[in-house]
Order: sequence, then C-alpha cells, then structure tokens
Amino acid sequence: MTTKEKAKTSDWPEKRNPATPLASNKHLLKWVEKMARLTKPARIHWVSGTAEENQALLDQITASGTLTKLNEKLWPGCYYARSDASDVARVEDRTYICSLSKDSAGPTNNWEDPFKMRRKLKSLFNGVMQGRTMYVLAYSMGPVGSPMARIGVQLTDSPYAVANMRIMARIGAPVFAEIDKDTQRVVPCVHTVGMPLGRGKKDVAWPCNKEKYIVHFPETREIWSYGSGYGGNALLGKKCFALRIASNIARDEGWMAEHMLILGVEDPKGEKTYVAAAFPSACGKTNFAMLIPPASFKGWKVWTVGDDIAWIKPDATGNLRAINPEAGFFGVAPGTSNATNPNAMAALAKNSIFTNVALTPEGGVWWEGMTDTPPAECTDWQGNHWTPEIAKQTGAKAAHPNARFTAPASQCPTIDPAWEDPNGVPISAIIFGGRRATTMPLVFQAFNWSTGVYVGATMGSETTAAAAGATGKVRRDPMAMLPFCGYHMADYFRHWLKMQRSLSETPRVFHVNWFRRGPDGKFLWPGYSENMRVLKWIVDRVRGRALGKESPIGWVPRYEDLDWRGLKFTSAQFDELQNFDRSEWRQEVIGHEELFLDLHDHLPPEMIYERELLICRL
Ligand code: SAT
Ligand code: MN
Repeated sequence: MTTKEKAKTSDWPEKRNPATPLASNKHLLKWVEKMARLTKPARIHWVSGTAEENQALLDQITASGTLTKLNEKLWPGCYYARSDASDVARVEDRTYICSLSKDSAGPTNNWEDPFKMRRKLKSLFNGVMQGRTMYVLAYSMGPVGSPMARIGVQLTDSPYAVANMRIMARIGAPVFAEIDKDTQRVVPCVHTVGMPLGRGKKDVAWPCNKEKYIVHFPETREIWSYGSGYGGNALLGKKCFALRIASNIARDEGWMAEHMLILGVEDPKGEKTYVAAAFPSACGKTNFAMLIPPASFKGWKVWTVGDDIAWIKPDATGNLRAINPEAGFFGVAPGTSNATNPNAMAALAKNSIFTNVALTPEGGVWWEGMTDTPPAECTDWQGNHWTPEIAKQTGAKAAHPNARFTAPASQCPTIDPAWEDPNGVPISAIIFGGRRATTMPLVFQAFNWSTGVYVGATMGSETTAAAAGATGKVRRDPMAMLPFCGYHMADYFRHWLKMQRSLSETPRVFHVNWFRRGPDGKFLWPGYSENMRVLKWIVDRVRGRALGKESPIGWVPRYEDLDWRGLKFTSAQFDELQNFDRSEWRQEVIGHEELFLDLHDHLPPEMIYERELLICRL
C-alpha cells in the first residue's frame, strides 16, 4: 500500500460517526467493518426501521433535493423522485452472474470470471462512498421468522433505496434480531450509486454513474451493485436476491423462486383457490393480481397475495405452498387508473414513493392513463414544463414509460387475509402469459406437468420499457425468468421437471394471452376485469368442474365453457381470439428451436420430446 492510500484508509475511522450497531453477530460486524474500510463512507447508519427514523430520513432526502414531498392533503405521506435520464430501468447487459464456471451461468446470462470481477469491484468500490452515509439495511424476504423467509443485509449509500426498501421488504431491528439468532446464512449485498463526494464535490438530486454493474456471485450468495439508483438495480431484495440468488438457493434446496404474482379466487360459496402467474415485467401482473370481477360475477372475489415474486415450496403432504417474499408493490405507473386498477390506486394513495411520473402544480402526481383528461400543465419526469399541447406537438411523455410507484402491500384493499401466513398459501394452478399480438390464444391448458413446463419454457413476449433497450420485439422469455434466472436456463427447466417428484399432486398449468390483436391492430380482448372469465374457467378446471376440448396445443374452452353473463362477446369473436393457426404455430415452434439450440448441451430430454410431440400434433 502506498503512503497516499494508507492516509486515505486511515482517514475513515476518524471521520465516521460510529453509530451503534444494531446487531451483535460477529460475522456481520466484521463484514460491515471490512466494507466500510473499502468504501470509506463519512458515516455509518444502522437502519432500525422505525417510523421516526423513516420520517427523519425522508426529511433529509427531501432537503437534499432527491425527493419532493407531495401535497399532504392530496397525497398523504407521499414523495416524488425524478431519476437521472440515463438511469430509468433495469440494465440487463450490465447484469452479471459470476459463477465459478461459465457453464453454470448458461448462455442466457452475462458471465464474468468471479476472480476478475472481484478485482474490478474492489477497485470500483474503493472509496466510492466518500462523503456519503453507508446505511446498514437488514431485510427479510418473507414475513420475519417464517420458515420460508430469507434474510439479506444491504449496505447502500442511497437513502432513496433505504426508503423504498422499507416499503418493499420487512427491515430493521426485528431482522437484526433474527440475524443474531444465527440460524440461517445471510445474503450480503453491497450497493453504491457510484458517485463519491470527495472534498468540495457537490451532490446532485439523483447521483448515479454512467458505468453500471449488477453482479451476483451464486456460489457465495453475494450481490454487488454499482452505478444505479433505480428499481431492481438498487432495491437488491427484489430481483437480485428474491430471484437471481434465490433461484440458486431454491434449486439446491428443492423449491422454486419465481417471477410470479399470487392471487386467491373466492367463489360465492367461500371456496378459495390460489393460483400463481408468470408474466414478464410490465405485462400486467399487478393488474391481474388485483383484479375486480365484473358486476355480473356476484359474490366472486379476487384476493391479492403478491404482484411480482413467488417463493413456492412443497409442504409435508407434497402440495405446493407459496409466499410473497415482498412487502410492497413496485408497479408500473403509466396505465394505472381507477378504471384499470382501483386497488392499486388505493394502495398508492398514501405513504408511497413515485419515481419518474409527472408532478402537478398542486403538488400531486400524474401519469399517462391515470385520468382521461390530462392536467392542463405539469412538470414531466425530466423536469420540463409539459402540457397536452406540447405532448401533441413533440410526443413528449409526462411520465417515463417505466415510471413506478412504490406502495405498501398492506394498503391494497384486496390484500389477502393470509398474505403474511408464514407457511404460505396452497397453489392449485400455474399460469404463464406473455404479450403476444398473434398466434397465442386467450387461454389453453397444458396436458400435464411436463407439457406445462414446456409451455412455460418456450414462452415468448414482446419486450417492454421495464428493461433498457428496444421495446415491442418478441423474445423468448422462459417462465418470465430470462432476466432473473441466476443459473443455466436449461438446468432451471430440469429443476422444474424434477419438482414433480416431490409433489403428491401437481398444479394444473395454463397459458393466457390478453394482448392478441385483430387485422386492424386492435386488441381482440377487453382484458382487465373481464380476465375473470378466464380465471373462473381455470379455477373450474382445477376443481374438475369445467369442460374443454383437446387441441394440438392443449385443452381449450369452447365458447359455452366460459361464463359470458354481462359481456357482449360473440362466439365468432371468441373463435377469432382462440384461433389456432397452423402456419403461425409452425413459425412459433421454430422460435422454440432457436432457444433450445442455445441451451442444447444442458437441455433435459423431456423438452426435446415435448417439442417433437407438439410438431407431430401440428
Ligand atoms: O426494476 S424492477 O426489476 O424491479 C421491475 C421489473 O422489471 O419488474
Ligand atoms: Mn417483475
């Protein structure tokens, strides 16, 4: 070490304000100390998670300009943030799985040699928190103390991330208490915005770095995130832990970490059926999870357990049970309204954080689709003056298409009474779905578990603004896990197939598509509440009460198998929506082949057989 470096390192202990650690776990204390030596923050703050602490933190980030407090009368307890224009979504090409061998990460992940990556991270993180506070944020994914819950500790120099994580996960003192029991391995997560405040350097409202690294070490169960303050890049409990690292843990332990919503359907007699559904980011998981049945479905109710992630595990009797590891919703704001999702609107009405939506002159928020009439003027997500006229002329959006709300799940009017059940809820069906303009019918049911796995594995969807890059392109997104599976995708299929062996009864598997379009480009299906009709058929199939007919791709409902009360939808319209086009399907199967070619050396034979059988049926 040069004298200069030594001086820098020894700077750190004098300058810090040694806040009292909230845990006594030796490994944790040592690791925090080691990371502080590396990142050299000006202060360390152990996050207790109390309401007072949260308010002080929010006040401080409001004073520093990252947050704007919204009008307390209109939006009680709500705050608003605008990110840097270069930091608006997940960055898949900067996301790494650094397993020991490249082969374990597989071709769908970015891999880097873990030793090389560690060296890179060490240099990037050296002194990176200078002038900032390092928050020690303990969080539990899943209800604290649940046998299905897992714990992480995120070190971060972003108070915005702390405030969001407080909504998205269970955090603070109770989690430190769990860590002190020392009964489970804690996932260490280090996050920095990548903008040290050296002497005299002024902070900005949204600190970040042009260079970004979202790095996972699956064997050591570690997460390192550099350069971004946004969403899944910064709230490390979400995609990084609950999906990429947890998928590794789940494979090793015989359970499943999935990109799925969980909902419960209650019929008029009070019978409840829970389903989990996988859709890619920004394809309507939040809306589906909070569905309100049409008026004609008297006595039916849909309950929300989660809107993004499901941890699913066989119980002692061989039935699948699932928890939502999260405590909040990080939902796409544009398109969310009292018409499309009143439950989300109620959930986000207070104590929420809005990022990259528009700010109204009254100190409220607005986004495209929230109301039919836009406000006469507002400040857009980039801080520019916005009016409907400007939008007409320039196409400027008031809110970024990936603008988000962070809202407490407990505020959702349809939150399921069992949503925090430490043992989870029983899962009877799994639904896969994508955003597809053609080919895919409204709904079909896979013949059995392995066909179902094939259906999930070959799922395709048009890309959305949730990830940086082009939107609207169909890509294969197996089980909606393409950006989130922390190991070889073909091994993940194998794990799915293998799950059948630990189940006394497999859940039924379905595929839905709310987004099919007609020749005029218009959606063929009204969606939203009307999806209840499909959900009811699914529940009835699960319960052995509904008929369907066999088709080359699976069981499909006939017109008379769906409940049409209260909707004018003709049998001709339904036929168009369910239309099975042989030539489109031949193209579709070629698309499957492309994915399988990439994965071929790990591909389970069942996938090949299923494809062959499908081709024969076509
Ligand atoms: O930014 S997140 O990854 O949390 C949201 C999403 O893409 O689903
Ligand atoms: Mn998601």
